[in-house]
Amino acid sequence: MVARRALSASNFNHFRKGRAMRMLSLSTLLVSCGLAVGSAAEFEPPVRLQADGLPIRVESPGYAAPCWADVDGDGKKDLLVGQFSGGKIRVYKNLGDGKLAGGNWLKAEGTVAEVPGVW
Ligand SMILES: [Ca+2]
Repeated sequence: MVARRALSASNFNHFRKGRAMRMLSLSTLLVSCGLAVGSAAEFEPPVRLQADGLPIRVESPGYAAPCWADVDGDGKKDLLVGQFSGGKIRVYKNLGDGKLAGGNWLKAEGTVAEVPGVW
């Protein structure tokens, strides 16, 4: 009975320490989020990107996950736009001065690359 009581007290102290740590973690998270909201970044108004003089469009149903990466190694990040239904990726070469060339499918060893979908 004594051992059980001692074990219970130990568990209670462990519980209290764990609870205190959770409260500290939650408080830290809330303060961090508050600081993040309080110093929210400001963005420029959206612009429609064009490539070769035409607006860049994505195919239905969307999920294009656009991103920037220097695909050709010229030091300028090119725009990559995914195609959900076929798993292809269109690359718009960065020409500099805010201009993009018309898009071409990303190729691997001369063949259009595809990333298989999960659906
Ligand atoms: Ca590039």
